[in-house]
Amino acid sequence: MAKYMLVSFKTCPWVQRSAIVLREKGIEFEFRHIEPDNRPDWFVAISPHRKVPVLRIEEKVSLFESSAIAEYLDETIAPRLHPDDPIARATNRAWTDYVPTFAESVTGMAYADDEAAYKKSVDKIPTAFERVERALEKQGTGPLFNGAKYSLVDAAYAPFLQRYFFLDRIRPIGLIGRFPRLKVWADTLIKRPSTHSFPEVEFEAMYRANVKRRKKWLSQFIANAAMAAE
Ligand SMILES: N[C@@H](CCC(=O)N[C@@H](CS)C(=O)NCC(=O)O)C(=O)O
Repeated sequence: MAKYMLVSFKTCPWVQRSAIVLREKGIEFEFRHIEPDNRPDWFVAISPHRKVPVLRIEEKVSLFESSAIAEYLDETIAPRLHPDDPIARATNRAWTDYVPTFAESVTGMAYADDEAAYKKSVDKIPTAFERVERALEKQGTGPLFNGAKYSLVDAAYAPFLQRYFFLDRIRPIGLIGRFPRLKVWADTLIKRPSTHSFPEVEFEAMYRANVKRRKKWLSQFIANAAMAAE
């Protein structure tokens, strides 16, 4: 049994964020994938909100919430992904706090019930993209949030930028090209091996199967395929 075990739903972006931090630090860990519709008692006992990720350490301690897990790993295991400078660190944390809003804005259309709701959801994307574009402009040269050095901000945004591309391939949205720094950042993160817990093509198929299974408006644009666990 590995020292670190990450309890997961296979396509959960918040689990992916924790897995990315573990991989960036070269920490050996095991996944324990569970089914959202069949959460075992042992999981309910260690996850106060019944959510994944949970990071189980030495079968003794259980940490929950992806931001808390990322901070814990960064405090305990080198290399440090947070910047040394306190102002830069506070700025990184501030942009990481924006991730839930960003996630809802750029991937929320997957949950739209009809075309009007889908369009309304897509309309939220430019504001979110613009805010991050301006942040990247202030940060400097890229291609990562802190330039050449990988940070917890990169790990937090990567799963949602990846899902934006998945959604764009289900029904073209075409907005990211208007935000050149964001596009470079997103492409850089997608190319980075740590972003991926599964082979990319397999993972996109799993994601599409989940969108299809939800029977939301977007589902009609996905051909039938083998269903996968969320
Ligand atoms: N704020 C949490 C969000 C985690 C989360 O929403 N996980 C989803 C799966 S992607 C979940 O477990 N949902 C189960 C539920 O809401 O009952 C984090 O950052 O860890």
